[in-house]
Parts: sequence; C-alpha cells; structure tokens
Amino acid sequence: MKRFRYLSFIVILLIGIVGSACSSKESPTVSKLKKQTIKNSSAHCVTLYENPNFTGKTMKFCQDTVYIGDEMNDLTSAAKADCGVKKFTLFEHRDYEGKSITLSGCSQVIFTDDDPFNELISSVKIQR
Ligand SMILES: [Ca+2]
Repeated sequence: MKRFRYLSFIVILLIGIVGSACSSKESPTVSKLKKQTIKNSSAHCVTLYENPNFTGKTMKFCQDTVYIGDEMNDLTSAAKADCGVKKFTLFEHRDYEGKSITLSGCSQVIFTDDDPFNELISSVKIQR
C-alpha cells in the first residue's frame, strides 16, 4: 500500500513536469533537452553517504528534513541528488542553522577530509 502511494505520487509529479514542459514556448532544441531531463527525473531525493567514495552508511531524504537523525548526524562525506531535485542545501546544524552549502540537483558532491563541510551535516532542504 505504501509502495502504491509512492508510485502514484511519482506519476502525479511526472504529469506536472510534462504538463509544464508542454505549455512552454521554447525552441525545439530546448524542448528536446527538457524531454531528456524528464526521462531521468522520476526520483527527487538526496542521498547522503558516510564515505567520500559513496559507500558506508547511506540515507535517502526526499523532503526537507530538520534533523537527519543520530545515525547520520555529522557523518556525511558525500551526497548525490536525483534529477528531479532542482536544488538542495546541506546545513551544519539541525533546524537549517549554521553554515550551509547549496548545490544543484542531478549532481553529486564529495567532501574530502580538509573540506569544511566534511562530517558536519545535520539538516537538509530539498527544492524540486
Ligand atoms: Ca552538525
């Protein structure tokens, strides 16, 4: 049942994206690019990884999260955003406080040992 609800949500999301893409007046080249993006944009989550090579503990976040939880707190060394994500912001403290870094969707980031954001993240905001 939970799975079905998740699937219907994705279908509704896709209908919204396709609908807005069709109503825009853009050159054929842009439309073509947009369609390719839509194809890969079924997911809209951000995954945080314990290790900079995308291994170790992983947790997936699909909406704004005021606190990522004790298990993942201050542990993140890499992150990947699905193509359904427009932008996402990682915050030093819970409740979206402290220093932050905003990255674009459909991308990944690695925090090396000397990076000020390494093993620091405590909350996440996701913009679709
Ligand atoms: Ca923190």
